[in-house]
Amino acid sequence: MNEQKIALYTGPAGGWGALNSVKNALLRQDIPLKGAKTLLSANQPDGFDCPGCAWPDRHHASTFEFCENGVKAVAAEATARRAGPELFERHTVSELARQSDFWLEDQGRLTHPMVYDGVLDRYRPIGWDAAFALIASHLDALPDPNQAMFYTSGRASNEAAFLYQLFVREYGTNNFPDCSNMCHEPSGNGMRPQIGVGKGTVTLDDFELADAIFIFGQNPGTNHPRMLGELRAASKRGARIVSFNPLRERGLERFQDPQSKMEMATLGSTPISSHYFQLRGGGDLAAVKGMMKRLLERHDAGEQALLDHAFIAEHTVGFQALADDLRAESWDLITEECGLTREQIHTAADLYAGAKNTIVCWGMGITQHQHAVATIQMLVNLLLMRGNIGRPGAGACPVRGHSNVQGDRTMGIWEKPPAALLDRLRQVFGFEPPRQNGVDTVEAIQLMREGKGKVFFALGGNFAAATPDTHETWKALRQCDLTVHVATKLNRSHVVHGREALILPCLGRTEIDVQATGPQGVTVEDSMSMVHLSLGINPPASEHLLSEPAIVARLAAATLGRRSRTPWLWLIEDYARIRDQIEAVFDDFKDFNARVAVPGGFRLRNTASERVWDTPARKATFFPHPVPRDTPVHRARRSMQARQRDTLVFSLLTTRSHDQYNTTIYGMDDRYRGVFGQRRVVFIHAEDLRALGLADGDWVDLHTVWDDDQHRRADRFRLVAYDIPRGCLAAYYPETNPLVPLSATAIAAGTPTSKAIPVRLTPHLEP
Ligand SMILES: Nc1nc2c(c(=O)[nH]1)N[C@H]1C(S)=C(S)[C@@H](COP(=O)(O)OP(=O)(O)OC[C@H]3O[C@@H](n4cnc5c(=O)[nH]c(N)nc54)[C@H](O)[C@@H]3O)O[C@H]1N2
Ligand SMILES: Nc1nc2c(c(=O)[nH]1)N[C@H]1C(S)=C(S)[C@@H](COP(=O)(O)OP(=O)(O)OC[C@H]3O[C@@H](n4cnc5c(=O)[nH]c(N)nc54)[C@H](O)[C@@H]3O)O[C@H]1N2
Ligand SMILES: [Mo]
Repeated sequence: MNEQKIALYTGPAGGWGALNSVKNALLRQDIPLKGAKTLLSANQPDGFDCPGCAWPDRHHASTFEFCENGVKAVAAEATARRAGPELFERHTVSELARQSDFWLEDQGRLTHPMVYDGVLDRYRPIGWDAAFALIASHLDALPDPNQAMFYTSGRASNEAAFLYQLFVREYGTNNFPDCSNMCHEPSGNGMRPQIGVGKGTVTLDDFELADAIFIFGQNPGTNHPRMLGELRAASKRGARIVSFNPLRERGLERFQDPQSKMEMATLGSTPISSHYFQLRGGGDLAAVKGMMKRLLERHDAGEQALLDHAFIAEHTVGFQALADDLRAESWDLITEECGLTREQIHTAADLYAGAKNTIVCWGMGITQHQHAVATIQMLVNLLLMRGNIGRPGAGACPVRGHSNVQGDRTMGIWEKPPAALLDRLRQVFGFEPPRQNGVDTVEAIQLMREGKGKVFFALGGNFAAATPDTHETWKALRQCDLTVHVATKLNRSHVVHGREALILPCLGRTEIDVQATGPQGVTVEDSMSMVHLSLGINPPASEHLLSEPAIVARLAAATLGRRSRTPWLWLIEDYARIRDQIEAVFDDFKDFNARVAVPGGFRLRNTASERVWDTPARKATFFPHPVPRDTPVHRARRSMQARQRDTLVFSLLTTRSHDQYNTTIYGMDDRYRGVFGQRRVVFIHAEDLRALGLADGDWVDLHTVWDDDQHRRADRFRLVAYDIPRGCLAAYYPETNPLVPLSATAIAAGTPTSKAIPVRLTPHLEP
């Protein structure tokens, strides 16, 4: 483990630092350097889809796209370490529960299905049939199928997800909490009523034609490193790259391409952002509103060509209401709420006005806020004003997280299923699907807390660590009759369990999946709606693993038995049969097997990118929104001021370090932010430190300011003076999830507002 230190990082993103980190990642997982074969197969025509992020690649082309964090994701799965029955014999579950998240995953790949033995407080091996029978008996015994919940994390393939939603609906519920509820839910909910699709409208080709790329609340250097390749090329072409972020993220500033011999040899690098706006957290809606107001002011002063009048007239509704609202908005309110000056906002607007083709990208810095849906609609308004949707080089680009989170939703993992999907399922599979909406992630926790959620099943992920209000959530999970986790590695969710519990180990995407008719491929959909095949190449981590489709199908057969007309076990003999069923349900998947056999796969239809508007008005729709002044942070500041005048309330954003994949901690460094050997740090402005009478390096406890009587706290964080706006703090997730109240969710999306938690700091007193 690295020594704990804070040291300013002056290099570019990527480069030798990335290569060095890759070597260490392989060593850590005991993968010999010949393991590089695995890595070279990521995103290749006959290889597997990288289980890292959902950023697309150039059509699974034959060039190897180097990605440091992709390598870490692959190495984590291809690790030589094993968490077999001996591990569970050595440790009671209470002992395991005392270990860190890092330690749990570090034990390696799970090898056997395990069942919890309450008398011994240990997991012990169980046969697959017995495991399925146990789950089936619980599901069967529930008086109401809505007492069961079926979580999905976004790594599940289309085939697994399709079978899963089919099984669960035939069982009788739409209770599909998923990681998307904590992630890009507001993007879909914002865009659907506005442009008729809930997905991004651009492809990689558009990145080659864009004159300006705006990036809001996203950290590609860490979370989508392959995106830096596109940004580097755009920057070299002279495109403007404009970033909005409270933190100065290194990957948004400068990049040394490990594949450029020249840059590597000369230690050169390419600047990424031409402009960087370090706005206040949660200030994006105000900033974008200011940009639109500026455009309109220039327009009103006579620059008529700034707006795309022909597009607005032919393709949109609602422009007049937006324009009225913009004209009436106060500049003082805008600048106060976003923390940027009027001149800065003018500059941003003028950059936008000067670009023919613009792409707007966004990530969790936009979606994990109370007003996320409204903010996303403002971003789309901005694009629509200049006709920047539905033509080459322009469009909306919500950058998804998990490698198949978008595909899972396409396959019907959705707690609010459209009626048309249910009608189709009834027609194709001959059962009556439940019509009542199910619970999302936060609602699932509430259901368990109220004792109305009894069986919790998870297809991947780490629910106990990824979700908010950790202590409440753990209580809720422990109240369940049965918790089941399909997983590759041991994690927190397996040791925070129900009265009965199962761990079902599965194949990872890098592994060869052999079924009755031979090796199988699965399909995934990336962030730009490209669907392609993924073929594992490594031998399975253990002979006892089942594939995710096989687990779902065998569970369905055990639970539904003769009730179901679906030939579950026949379907998994050959995944092409599952794809035929997908084709039967979704028109967009016509000739699925043939089209996905082509290297690179195919793109799903995106109506908005053709300027076909599948909205209630049959047009793209402008939605005006007020600048928010009623967020929990605003309220907390007002109430604290009333009570204790000198207590500072901060807005805490929780984010990812460079060495983690969501709840999986690969290592203790965050290289680009200069943090080494530790994770319990809080970034804070030097002036705020002074105002608190504290110093860089001091230890503090964090307390949520919330209007209920629960005391939410997270203890012992080290203060790090940092280039961050005053009043804002940043710290890593998941350690900070105990601070996020369950009731802190985005309006019209239910997403936990993990980027704006009102907190106060107190000095940490050593016991
Ligand atoms: N290596 C790696 N890759 C990953 C993941 C991982 O954990 N590790 N996770 C995957 C998943 S599931 C997802 S969803 C994505 C996440 O990828 P990102 O969307 O990049 O997620 P975060 O790390 O949470 O970072 C959000 C960024 O938003 C900024 N930010 C915070 N608050 C605000 C705000 O109010 N306004 C603005 N403008 N910016 C703000 C933060 O400073 C940070 O730079 O990455 C995916 N890829
Ligand atoms: N405070 C705060 N909370 C957040 C966020 C934040 O920014 N701040 N981000 C949110 C976001 S964007 C997301 S997407 C969620 C993530 O929530 P999840 O998707 O639930 O969490 P992960 O950490 O990605 O899940 C990791 C686990 O997945 C399992 N796994 C890995 N590969 C496979 C596989 O191929 N199959 C199966 N079955 N299991 C596998 C492993 O056992 C591993 O332990 O967290 C959310 N929570
Ligand atoms: Mo995510």
